[in-house]
Amino acid sequence: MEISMRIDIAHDILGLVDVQPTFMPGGELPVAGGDGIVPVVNRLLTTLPRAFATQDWHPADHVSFASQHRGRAPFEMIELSYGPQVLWPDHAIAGSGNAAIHRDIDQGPIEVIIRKGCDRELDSYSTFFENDRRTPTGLDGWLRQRGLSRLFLCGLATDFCVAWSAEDAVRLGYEVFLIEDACRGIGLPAAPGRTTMDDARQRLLGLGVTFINSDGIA
Ligand code: VGL
Ligand code: ZN
Repeated sequence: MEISMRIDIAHDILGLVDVQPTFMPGGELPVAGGDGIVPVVNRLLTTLPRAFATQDWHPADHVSFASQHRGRAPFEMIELSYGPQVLWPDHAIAGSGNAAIHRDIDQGPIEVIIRKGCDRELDSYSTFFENDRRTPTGLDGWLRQRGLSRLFLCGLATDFCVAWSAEDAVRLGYEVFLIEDACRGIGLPAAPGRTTMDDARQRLLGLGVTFINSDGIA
């Protein structure tokens, strides 16, 4: 089914999730085709010229890095106080060039930028809550106080930061659209406590997230 959405600039906002070179080919945690979303996101910023952005922003000794756990390798799972944690290659180092928003993104329409994962002890995928599912990033307050109620999400990675953001957004009462051709996923194989692309998609559909393509927004 082709879904077509008409933008209402008083209530709609585009969310750019982690459009950072660290998640693109040549970066530390590359998502296949991750750089391919940049022109699509720039087109979206012209049809929906009101946006927020997030940046994954970790200290160099972040607890999600495999390098911080003796004998562990990236993509293995460990148990932390707040639950299962995927171990990642070192990535999104706060202040580094690869943690910046991609240089070709037109930042003009971006009204607020939220950085997450800044606490060494706590990972953060969602743009709303860190991975303890309790510590807020502050974005909910910003959106609410501005009367924004419909979120159009794009970015990296579909199966982690975009999926967790969409899920929290629905739980917080937002209407959520996920722009599929403006996202790319990591696509890890199934393992206990770890999200696959299929899990993410099924969970989001079940919660009422609408999957659309960028050409369905007018
Ligand atoms: C992300 C893994 C670790 C993401 C961030 O942006 O999806 N994934 N940190
Ligand atoms: Zn991260």
